[in-house]
Amino acid sequence: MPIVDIIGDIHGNVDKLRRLLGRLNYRENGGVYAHPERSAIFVGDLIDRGPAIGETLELVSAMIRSGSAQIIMGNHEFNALAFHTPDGKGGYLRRHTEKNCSQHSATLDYFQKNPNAAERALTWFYSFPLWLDLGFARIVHAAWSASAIQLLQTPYLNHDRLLRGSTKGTPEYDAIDTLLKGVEVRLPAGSTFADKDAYLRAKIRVRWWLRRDPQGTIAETVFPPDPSLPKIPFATATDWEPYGSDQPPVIFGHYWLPKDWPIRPLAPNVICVDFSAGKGGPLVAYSLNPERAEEPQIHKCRLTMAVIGLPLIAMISLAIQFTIAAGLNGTQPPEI
Ligand SMILES: [Mn+2]
Repeated sequence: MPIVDIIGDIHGNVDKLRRLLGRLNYRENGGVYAHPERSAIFVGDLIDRGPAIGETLELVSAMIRSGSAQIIMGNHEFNALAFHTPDGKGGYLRRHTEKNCSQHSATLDYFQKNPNAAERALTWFYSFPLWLDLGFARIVHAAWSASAIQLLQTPYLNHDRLLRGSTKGTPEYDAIDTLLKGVEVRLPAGSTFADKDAYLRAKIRVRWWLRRDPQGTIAETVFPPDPSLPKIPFATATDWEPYGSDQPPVIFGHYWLPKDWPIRPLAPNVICVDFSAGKGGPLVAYSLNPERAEEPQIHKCRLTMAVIGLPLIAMISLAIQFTIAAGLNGTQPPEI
């Protein structure tokens, strides 16, 4: 089994992607990046925010066509499909509200300036699976949920599933929402907070891999933790399925980890690769070598204790390395 490089949310930052692939020793040949012994997996969210949506789509789709990469669906690709699909009642499956248009604006600009680009991209997005189970590791955009996967059975969308997945109240909506947006919990009645884009939200994203802490405050329960939120106990009635420490490593993006967040696993088998490349942060890849567990690895010291108790399959896949593409300011973060 060759090394796989799992690459975080790009959001149109093609320069960071080129730099990251270069650091991983992928070489461009005839416009296609490839590595003789490794392959890449993208965790979704190629689009929106900018600045180079078209080039990002071209670079990644060329890699996938040539067999040097795979990709899964991000919430931004799912939203784009719903945004551009009529609902049969004069509107679209994702409403064209000011907020939804603004989130999608960089991609809309690209679509408007490039005839056929929308059709080509959307047709391609349909082929993205909602999750990828490699056996020795699992890849999903936001949260691994055994019950969501069991309900959906197949990871692929079609028109009917896009329709149901865009309709609140259907089991498909809840399942796809969990996989692509993670577990969100409603705040006490009347409470809201401003998110990174200053939109008021009544729900918070939680650390779905951990068991719910009945003593936890709102500030601690939200992920990433936010000290500006109230430090009052948060006795939510909503429960979720924690991710067992005996399960294979799960790798996801989506969470906009702050630039100063330590680049290391969140738990021994829980790894987030989204360090806000779309907002000035680094683009990060997590490299997984299923066959080199016996060799001392870069993270061995940090992970030795944590590895105890994991099944062999999980230990094997913990032969790891993070690689980071520098942020827009051009500085090179330390490689660990
Ligand atoms: Mn996302």
